[in-house]
Amino acid sequence: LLWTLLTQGMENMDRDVESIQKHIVNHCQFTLARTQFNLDSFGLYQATALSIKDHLLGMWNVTQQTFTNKDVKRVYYLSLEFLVGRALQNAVLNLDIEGEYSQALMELGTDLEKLYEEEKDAALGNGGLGRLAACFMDSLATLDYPAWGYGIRYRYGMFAQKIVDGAQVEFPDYWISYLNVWEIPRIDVSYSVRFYGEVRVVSDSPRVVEWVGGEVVQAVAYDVPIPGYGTKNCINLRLWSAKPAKEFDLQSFNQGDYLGAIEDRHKSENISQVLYPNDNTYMGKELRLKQQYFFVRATLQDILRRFLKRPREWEELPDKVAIQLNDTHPSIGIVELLRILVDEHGLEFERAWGIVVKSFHFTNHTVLPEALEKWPVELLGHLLPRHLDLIYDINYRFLQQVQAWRPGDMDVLARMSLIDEAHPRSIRMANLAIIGSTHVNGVAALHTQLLKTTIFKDFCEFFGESKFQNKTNGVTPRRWLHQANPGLAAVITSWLESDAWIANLDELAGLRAHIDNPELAADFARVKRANKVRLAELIQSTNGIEVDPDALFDIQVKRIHEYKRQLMNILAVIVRYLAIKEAVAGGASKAELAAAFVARVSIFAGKAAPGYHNAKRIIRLITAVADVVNNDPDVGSLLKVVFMPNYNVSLAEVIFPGTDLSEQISCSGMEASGTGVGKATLNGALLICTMDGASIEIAEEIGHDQVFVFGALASEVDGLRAQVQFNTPPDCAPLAKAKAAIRDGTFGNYDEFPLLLDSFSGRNDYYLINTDFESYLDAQARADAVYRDQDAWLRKAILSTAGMGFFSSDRTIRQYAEEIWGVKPCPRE
Ligand code: DL6
Repeated sequence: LLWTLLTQGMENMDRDVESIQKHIVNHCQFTLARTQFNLDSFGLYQATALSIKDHLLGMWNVTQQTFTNKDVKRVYYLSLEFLVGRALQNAVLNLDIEGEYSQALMELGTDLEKLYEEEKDAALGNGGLGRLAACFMDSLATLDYPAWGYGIRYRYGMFAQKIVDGAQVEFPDYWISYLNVWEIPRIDVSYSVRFYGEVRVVSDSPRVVEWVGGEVVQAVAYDVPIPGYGTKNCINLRLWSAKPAKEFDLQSFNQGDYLGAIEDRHKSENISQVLYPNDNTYMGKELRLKQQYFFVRATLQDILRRFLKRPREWEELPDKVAIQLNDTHPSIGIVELLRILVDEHGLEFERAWGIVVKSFHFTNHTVLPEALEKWPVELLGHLLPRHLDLIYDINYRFLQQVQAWRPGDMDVLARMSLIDEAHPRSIRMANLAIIGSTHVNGVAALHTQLLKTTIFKDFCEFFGESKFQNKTNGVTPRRWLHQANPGLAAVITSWLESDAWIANLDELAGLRAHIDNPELAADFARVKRANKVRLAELIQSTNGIEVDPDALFDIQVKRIHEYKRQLMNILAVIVRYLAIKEAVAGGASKAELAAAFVARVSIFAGKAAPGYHNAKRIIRLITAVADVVNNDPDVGSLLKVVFMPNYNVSLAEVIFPGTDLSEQISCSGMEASGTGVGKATLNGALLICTMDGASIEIAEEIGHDQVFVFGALASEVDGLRAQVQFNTPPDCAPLAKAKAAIRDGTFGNYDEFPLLLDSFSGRNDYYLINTDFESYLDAQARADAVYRDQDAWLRKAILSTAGMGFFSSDRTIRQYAEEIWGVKPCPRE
């Protein structure tokens, strides 16, 4: 009976308004124990979300059973970060149930939109890499791929940023302080994970070893259902939480060390406590390596348990399993799978290695040397002694092949070795990920090209080009247009006479047929203005700054990093400010000022890694400039500068729809792809950019003449850097002026400013700010000129949105599925 009822009950959820109301009220009363006396908005949000989760779970169960029954090949996306953001609105829209829920809640006396705002962001990621993983989950579900995401359930997500006295201050993001309604704790799914200990030889011939002793912790699964759009499939994101392997260390307990025993318990839980807040710089901390091993060990046990549900040969593993490594962070998994096959299942090394390599694929997200992970041999050997042995074995065999390929070339051996012999000796995780995977991919065409010709050149020559692929990043149109910009979504649907674009973004190209119709431009203008008004209100409430929605909203929102050159942006803002001051001092009238300057609001947002001093100094400079400019009566509404605190997914959902001009101004060759660029352009923002990352391909798709391009090309950067080093040019005049204003205290006398200026001046100008500055100002002037001609601006805005079909994460995921993973859609039964 139980079995029958469970099977029948899988999807018994009614979607009519009355059933929804009963369901919500039920959760209020029986899950949350709220009464009419203590039911607040947050409680209602929780009850609403719980009722949606019930819908999802029905779909999720059937989806998983379908995958199992059909015994399809699955893809496993392993990522240390999933920057999901809020889930309620996304689920409601993907289930196409917003109308019913709105009405149900309205009749209950509340407002669904208000409840959306009650949800805290799930900020389990730093920036682009983590948000990409979240977009991919949405696309995998939407396209019915049999996929799983695996990661860590951090107790503290990305830190909350506050601006105190103009500087960034970090606060812990204890995001699961209350019930996290979206997750299902699976006490039935838990695996043990060992650290430290020693390797014991059990027999010499055949050689059998075992890894014993050390410390064991337990990984407990928390499942998060991920709904797709326009499908009844619902896939799973499984996040691991660390728990002590046994509740108390009985020995300590018996010896009377009660507190010591509790402390040990805390030590194990520490593993999943906190997300490392570094983006594009690697942190060589033992706890970080522990996190990496912890999550891949649990994940691989889970994957193999599923694989072994049926009797199989190990050689079938790559036919049933594709494991995608999101950067090198999970790459110790390659060694772990080898260890499992050799030590736990007795496979001979070469046989096991063949199976491992066929099962893994690796995405690289950066060419920055400081971001490439290298683990000190000593640290890795201490934490994972058996893995170090295996790494030596893998390396020995690999280097023999390299030697046969390039006899006598010691340099190539040194470069391709898994071990960097420089003190302290360390293990190059990217090299491991390359030789342990079947495919390696970059995330935009230029980035992949750079991988093949620079940092992975030897490997590309050794393995052949076919191993190295490009998969240009995309973003999900569900969150970044349908959800974030309902106004524009409605306009597009009405002009295309269909909402098919939500699932097939190529349909946006249909807007081009109406490009000469002034009514379409009027629709775009109306929606953009409304979104700018919404953003202006948010700026007023968070920053207390009044901005004019008719000014040009010029936006750079992303992690603060020297290579992304927020510094160049704020220096150009200073140049503009000084020009306005000069004009006023020269007696320009209001009308003359208005004729000479396009009113602008320069908006910045983004977090700096807590230990990244120069990034923090850049924030300090932006806020100092904002203080002066925004309070200068000479300037009025001609220029405002805003640093919006605590950039996260929810804030991005308000910022991108209100963006006029999107700044993608990294030093060429340094931004692997960029994903904010896709979100802004999709929402009809114009692009001011260098020829870097995905911007190049976006410019190609929407037309180079639609974009304000400037700056050195990636191919020129090395030569220009050499010039800066050996034949340092003087600062160009506008840059010299801006720097002088900073030095003379126009924006306050802060110790950090001279340090910041020195760090990129003269020979130190690694990011080529001086080199690119004048062409950047020129591109800004071109943007101003077009903004004065609103018809021309709107035409470009429409063409921007219309050209974004290629940059849907659906296209990216399809390419991964077809060209790398070999998995096929599996709609549920
Ligand atoms: O691929 C996603 C995203 C790219 O869009 C950015 O250009 C790139 O900087 C970012 N890379 C990282 C590197 N982290 N690590 N390792 O976040 O990836």
